[in-house]
Amino acid sequence: MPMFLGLDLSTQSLSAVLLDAEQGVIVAEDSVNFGESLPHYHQAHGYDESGTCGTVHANPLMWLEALDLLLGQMKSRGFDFSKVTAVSGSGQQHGSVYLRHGFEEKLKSLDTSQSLKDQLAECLSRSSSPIWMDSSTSVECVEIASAVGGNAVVCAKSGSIAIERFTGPQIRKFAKNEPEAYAKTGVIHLVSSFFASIMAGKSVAIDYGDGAGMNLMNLAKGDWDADLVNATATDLMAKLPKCQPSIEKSGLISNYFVEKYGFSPTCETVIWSGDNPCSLIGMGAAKPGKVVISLGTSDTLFAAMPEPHTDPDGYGHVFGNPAGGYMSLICFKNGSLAREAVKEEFDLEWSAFEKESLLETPAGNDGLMMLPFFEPEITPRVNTGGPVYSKDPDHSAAQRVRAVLEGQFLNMRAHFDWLGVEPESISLTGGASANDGIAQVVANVFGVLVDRLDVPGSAAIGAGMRACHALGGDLTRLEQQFCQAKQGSEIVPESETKAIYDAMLPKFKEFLTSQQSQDQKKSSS
Ligand code: ADP
Ligand code: XUL
Repeated sequence: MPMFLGLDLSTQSLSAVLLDAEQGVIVAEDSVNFGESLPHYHQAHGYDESGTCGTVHANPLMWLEALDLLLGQMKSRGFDFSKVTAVSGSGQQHGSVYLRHGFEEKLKSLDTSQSLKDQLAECLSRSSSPIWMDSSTSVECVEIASAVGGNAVVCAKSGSIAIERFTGPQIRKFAKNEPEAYAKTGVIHLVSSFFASIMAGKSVAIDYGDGAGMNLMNLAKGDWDADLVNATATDLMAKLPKCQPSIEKSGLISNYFVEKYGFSPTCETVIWSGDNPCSLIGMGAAKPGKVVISLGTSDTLFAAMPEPHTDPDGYGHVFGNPAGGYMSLICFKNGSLAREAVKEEFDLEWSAFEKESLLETPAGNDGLMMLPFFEPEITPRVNTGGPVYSKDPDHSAAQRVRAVLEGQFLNMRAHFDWLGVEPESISLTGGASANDGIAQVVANVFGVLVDRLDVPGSAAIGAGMRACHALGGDLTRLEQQFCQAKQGSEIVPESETKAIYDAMLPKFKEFLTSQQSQDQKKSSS
């Protein structure tokens, strides 16, 4: 029976799903939440919250400990890893791991009586990993862009202008601020290719999906761009793994996993991709036509792209589509954590976002609008931390719940025109997509039907589907098996609300623009 394991190393957790590609069913799933299961790292949401000036790092040892913990937990629950035909994975995008020369040799000689964390700690040339939430590299973005002729050039080559959270600017900051540690670095991996390397027992390639989120890859060539790489840091080319299509296999699984967890020595590994590219596959959206909104720690909106075209405003990105071709993506930093901030402020349950608040308040919230940026936002760029209201901030919990949701989805509508798609429906995924109230606000603000898939965790499922696809599995068949809308999960837009949001959108954009100009004045004074 062909079984495919998909892993997803996301911001807040590491999850696994096992797909039976013959029967078309998910036979097992499990997860480890970093904050809950590994409290000794003091990273409640999966990252160090004490960073200053936009610095957001996570501890890569926490990820390694989570991998041993998850596989050990699954084994003790009776999971038989020997059945796994191939494994692949998905990683939170843009984050990077810095490894000394000798990392590869260490991977080849791992001792099963010790943990991954204890054995690989000595391989890190940088003890922490900048992740996608880091916004501390504005100076480096300007430096890289001006070295190659401006942001239009960076965007034409890499699919995005120079972006603070992208890996190239992060590498530049490290090389500038810690030149000795940079010099000791033999290889720089993405979160995805780091875990792919652990599974394969050797340093493996970065795929086109996640590689495009680095400002280092030339999208058209499918390889590192010498100008961008040289503009980023000295000797960087020698520290980058290869760049390959997402469908590449990376050899048999490391002996560590065979001996310790009972994987078959014939189990194949397939290179990993980013969480959004994997979700594109796991949502059955590999071919153009479907628009997906993922409501995870970040909120993202993405779709397969027939032909690559870039966002003139510089917010959107073009990545490699793991099934071939391209995908577009827009990322909003204030996703689940902004919704959680409202939930916690009023001591609510998620059920308050389901019905109560939405029944107590009308669509449009009687003209109350919120710019829902609890943390500095990336789409659009707003630096002032803390939400801003269009009216007196003394509101009820229900008004605040509606305001955060309407603000988030109006902001999405305000920034997705460059995709050039008029969605007929939207597929929702991510932790918050299970919430019917949130799904209803999405349906109402966009004025289209919203569906959810029958299975949770589209990034892990997408990773499992990619593993099967790389071994010759038919993607269309896999989509029919694993990407069906959940019966009864459809949310129909309420007919009278579309006109309310159509009228509200220009007011929201105006509110946003005035906040951005205040923001600019503040930062230039
Ligand atoms: P990531 O993949 O980025 O780690 P997930 O997609 O797993 O994140 O989503 C986690 C988030 O989902 C949590 O931070 C939480 O705020 C949100 N969430 C979970 N359940 C619900 C719910 N019932 N309603 C709204 N949000 C929820
Ligand atoms: C996408 C992005 C986030 C991360 C974490 O550009 O930064 O969505 O991939 O999920």
